[in-house]
Amino acid sequence: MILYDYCRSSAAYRVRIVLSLKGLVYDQVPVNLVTGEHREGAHIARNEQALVPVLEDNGVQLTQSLAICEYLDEAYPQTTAMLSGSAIERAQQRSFALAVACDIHPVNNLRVLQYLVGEMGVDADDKMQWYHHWIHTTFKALELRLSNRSEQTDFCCGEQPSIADVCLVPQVFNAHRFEVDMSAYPFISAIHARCTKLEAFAKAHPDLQPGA
Ligand SMILES: N[C@@H](CCC(=O)N[C@@H](CS)C(=O)NCC(=O)O)C(=O)O
Repeated sequence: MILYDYCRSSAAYRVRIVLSLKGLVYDQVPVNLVTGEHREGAHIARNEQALVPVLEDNGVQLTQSLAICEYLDEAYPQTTAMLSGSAIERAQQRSFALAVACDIHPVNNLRVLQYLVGEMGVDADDKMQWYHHWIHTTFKALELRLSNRSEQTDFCCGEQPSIADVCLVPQVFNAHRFEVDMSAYPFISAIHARCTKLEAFAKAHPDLQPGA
């Protein structure tokens, strides 16, 4: 398998965590988002959307981090499952993951921030306010969801990491990187701390990737 990724891409970080939790061996090809390598022909040939990650397996290139994670679950069922339990439990795991992947990540993505500054003339302070606003909006809701659980568990949706934790951890990394005040999110912070102590999560950390 080949993962085309970038060290600080949170969508690629999700896939690295899943590959690592599943113990799958893969090669990494960094695609530099800062220099715009993702918009060049070689990467467009892999992903017409000019985004990372792309995972190549058996000669086929797959895009969209959550589609890749579900593919890995289905193609390698003998490894740790990212979606598990009853249909209800799997829907809860997906719901948590999608709150991050659909409701925070797209509005705070690099190209959106670049558009705000470049095309809309937004200054650095307002860009940062935007970024923090969208993290707080969904983190506030997810914190409430976690605090209201009928039974408190070590991870977002149970005693094992699932796709929910796989999406949460990179988003918390971004929040720290952009100096978001996390004091209102003790449940999120505790789960993040628990996950990052696990070797599989630690190995996927941005600072340990090629090009970091
Ligand atoms: N929904 C996509 C999002 C992928 C994505 O936006 N990746 C970011 C890095 S985290 C990217 O390539 N950004 C390039 C850009 O914004 O120009 C997924 O989950 O794979």
